[in-house]
Amino acid sequence: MNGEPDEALPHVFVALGSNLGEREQHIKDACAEISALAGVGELRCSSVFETDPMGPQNQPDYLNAVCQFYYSGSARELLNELQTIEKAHGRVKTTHRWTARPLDLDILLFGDQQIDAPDLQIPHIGIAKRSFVIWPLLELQPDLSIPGLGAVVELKKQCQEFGIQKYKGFS
Ligand code: A4P
Ligand code: MG
Repeated sequence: MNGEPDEALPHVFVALGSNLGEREQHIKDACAEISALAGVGELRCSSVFETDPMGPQNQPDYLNAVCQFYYSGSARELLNELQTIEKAHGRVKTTHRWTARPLDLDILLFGDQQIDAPDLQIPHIGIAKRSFVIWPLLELQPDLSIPGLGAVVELKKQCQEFGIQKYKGFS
């Protein structure tokens, strides 16, 4: 998107996760690919964090981050774009939940919209409980508040930590 950022557009936050293959490359490339999408402007990415897997423990540790941007399309259009990027990174859909993956992209927040459809829930259903979402969100916007859940700084006090650490290997 060219020109001045349009403050009227929804401010979007997307979670990135990877625990297969070249994890840091998946995260770095996905940020660039999201930034290049039509309708995306002013993308900023948080630091990258390393976390123990939530769910089955017989899988590698995750790298997690969150990016923030303005978007001129709909939430559903963005979901389609993100799923295309996931597939391009070798993501294979399984019937099992929370299995290892090269790239996971979840829409955390889409402006102040609240959506509760079978294939799309916003705010993302796990947003309040996961350090690997809450910590990068706070870094990007310390005064952020989530519709229906409240201040992120308060949520940090109650979320599960998953051994979270800033990832040092990222350049
Ligand atoms: N979907 C609904 N709402 C959304 C949304 N807001 N953003 C639907 C994106 N997708 C959304 O997702 C399943 C379906 O969720 C999609 O088809 C979409 O229509 P998926 O990515 O295919 O499946 P999944 O990720 O295995 O399941 P789920 O329940 O979405 O898991 P999560 O919440 O994504 O968690 N441990 C660590 N340390 N770090 C992680 O990032 N991630 C997961 C996956 C598990 N353990 C982890 C991490
Ligand atoms: Mg997911």
